[in-house]
Amino acid sequence: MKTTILSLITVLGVAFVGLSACAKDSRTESLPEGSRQTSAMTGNEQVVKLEVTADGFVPASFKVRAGQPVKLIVTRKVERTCATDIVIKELKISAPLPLHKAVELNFTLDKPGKVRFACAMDMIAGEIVVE
Ligand SMILES: [Cu+2]
Repeated sequence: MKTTILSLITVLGVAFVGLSACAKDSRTESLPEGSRQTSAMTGNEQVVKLEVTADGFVPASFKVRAGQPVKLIVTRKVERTCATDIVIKELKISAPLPLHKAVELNFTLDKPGKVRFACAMDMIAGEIVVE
């Protein structure tokens, strides 16, 4: 019994490593030549982490660069909140935010300016500053 569990863990571990290797490969391949050196971390992609806490969206304001892909990772940390969804009207994005589950939103904002995001009822809100 013990060995079965151990081998299962090993299989899962290998599968996980395999998956993340695949993800890494495809991302590297999709990048145009030359951009690999300019940004060592994640290519041109901008990764922003957003949380829903008792204070609402945290941070309520963050900056991104225009014309470059954004990976917004939103995690709702509190059970009692109005913000069980995130809505970004300008991008026609509306996504449920399950408790303690990281939700990934991928988009690119081309024009500099401010883009509002909010809960489904548009009460708790924040803004993306595009520069
Ligand atoms: Cu709300």
